[in-house]
Amino acid sequence: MKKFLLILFTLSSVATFAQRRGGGGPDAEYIKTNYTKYEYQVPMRDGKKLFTSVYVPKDQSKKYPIMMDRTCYSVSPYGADVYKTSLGPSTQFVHDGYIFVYQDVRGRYMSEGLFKEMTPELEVHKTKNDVDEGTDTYDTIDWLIKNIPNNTGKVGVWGISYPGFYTTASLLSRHPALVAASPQAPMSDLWRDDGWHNGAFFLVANFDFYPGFTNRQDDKPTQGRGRSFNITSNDGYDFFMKMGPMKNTNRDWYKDTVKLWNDILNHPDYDQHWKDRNVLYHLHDIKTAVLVTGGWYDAEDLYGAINTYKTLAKMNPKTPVYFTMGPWVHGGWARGDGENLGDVYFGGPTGPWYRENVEFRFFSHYLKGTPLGDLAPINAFETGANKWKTYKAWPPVEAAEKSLYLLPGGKLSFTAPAGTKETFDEYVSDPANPVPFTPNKTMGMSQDYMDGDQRFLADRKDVLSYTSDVLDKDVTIAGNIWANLNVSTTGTDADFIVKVLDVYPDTASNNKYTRPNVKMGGYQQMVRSEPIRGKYRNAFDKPEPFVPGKVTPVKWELQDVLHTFKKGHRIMIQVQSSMFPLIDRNPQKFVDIMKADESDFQKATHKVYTGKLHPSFLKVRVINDN
Ligand code: PG9
Repeated sequence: MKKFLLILFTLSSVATFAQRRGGGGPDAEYIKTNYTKYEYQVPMRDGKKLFTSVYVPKDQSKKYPIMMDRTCYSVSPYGADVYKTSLGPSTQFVHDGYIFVYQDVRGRYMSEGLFKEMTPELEVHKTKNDVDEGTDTYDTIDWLIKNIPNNTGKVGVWGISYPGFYTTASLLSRHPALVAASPQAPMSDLWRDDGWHNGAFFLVANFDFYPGFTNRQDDKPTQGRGRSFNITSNDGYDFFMKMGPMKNTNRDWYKDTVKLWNDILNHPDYDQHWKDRNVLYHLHDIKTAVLVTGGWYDAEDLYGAINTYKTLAKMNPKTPVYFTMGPWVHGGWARGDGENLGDVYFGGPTGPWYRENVEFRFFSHYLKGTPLGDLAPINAFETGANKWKTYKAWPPVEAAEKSLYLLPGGKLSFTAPAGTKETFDEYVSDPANPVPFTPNKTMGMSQDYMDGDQRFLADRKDVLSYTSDVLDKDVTIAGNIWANLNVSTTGTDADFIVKVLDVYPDTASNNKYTRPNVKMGGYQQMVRSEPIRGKYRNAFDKPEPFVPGKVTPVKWELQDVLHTFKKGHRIMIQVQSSMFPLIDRNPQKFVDIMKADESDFQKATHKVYTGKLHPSFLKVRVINDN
């Protein structure tokens, strides 16, 4: 067996950063009393060392499985005498007794080597020194089970968001000791997760995230982390309008100094740069049991949660793959009660139930052999009806495809348009006056836009609305939605955003979370929305201009939902061409938008067709069990 050096670190500057993040959690005292912390530099096969904090139960009379989180966001606090105030995915784990391991991934904070965004070139192992997240996980697990006393030889990995990606990538280690993993809101394909949605760039979520996203440099630990621009404005709409086209982000803020931001500006299409960073291509031959967790209202990595599950389940039919989707924002299941998002109430707490009955039960079973009980493969929260449902597969087999048509006169129906007359609705989309994505123009990324009331757009002439009759019975839709629009534009490029809304009856009453001056009567709750940047309508890697005036089909996937429109409610579909500053503006001219000048931005008139000749409709999956 190789001999390894266990190095204890205390680095004053990093400890200071750690102390800033301090504070007390409910388990802080318990952890200090019952766990001992160690810090190691764990050697990888290419000689680089990854910084790893290990918290071991003081009671050494028995063995414990290992729970590991690999992160690019720092394992802080640093220093063997400075403790985290919470450990593991939830408090149950702390009290049940596990060995908790946190590791800075390659090139971040205290770990050596080169950090590469979403680690491209996975599984390219030409020499024994070729490394990736799979080999780093393998080498770490191997080291842990051989060097940490009193471990059971079983390892679980979990992580949320970017650490969710590292959790998915840990599966590529295919280490036999890795028996359970839970990628949570895992980034899977950055171009489709946080970055672009069908080619439309998610501006506000990304803009100030990247300044601190640098590699450890000159062998010194990385300092600080994202969101470090000193922005004084409180009005994001005004801030981004004044900044102008995307290229001004470098002129005014990034000053060409952050490689990852330049990668975004230089690769607007789904080119090889992004394809190389899609971990979904690699999820074959997985034997580890997996629990994928996500939130229906995750404004960052909804695509990742849904598609990590779908890909794992499809490519590994014999492996236990579980999937939980709740009414949560990004990471919302890990903290708090999850009773509401904004004005919308979910009927009671949702987070504690998941943490106890799904997450803890899953890991306990695979790591400690406790009974799995009746844990179903799919646990999905049905929004609108406010109840948990279980399924064997996702989307549920019992959900049948149906078309929901946008009809003349602002109507919406499951009945297709008839007659031969060409009909359409039109609006002028003006990049100088884009549609806001929230009523309150805040600087940050308001996650509650995901189920927010859309009545604030009632006076906008550039938002088309199509509404069903009042429903005479509950309508439940489950699974993914496809928008199929027939459109034309006077420009050569255009964004189209489709929003699916649940319109409450005027008699609906407020709940305990409804904000003052909001009335739930008539509330237009957003259930799902997705944009497409029209030039990518045929291929994400081959943008194509529109021919002005020509009727053109545009089809794109809206992500999955499980939602019941209750009897007495109405379904509404809205179509618009901007959602600012959530999404950057489209100049409506076929140009490289990341390099466009202000003078490229032009008004255009868009038409959405609604007749039999050129129908516009949504494909939804409807469950008829109500
Ligand atoms: N999903 C997050 C993110 C990554 C990269 C860019 C922007 C956001 C996150 O890890 O929080």
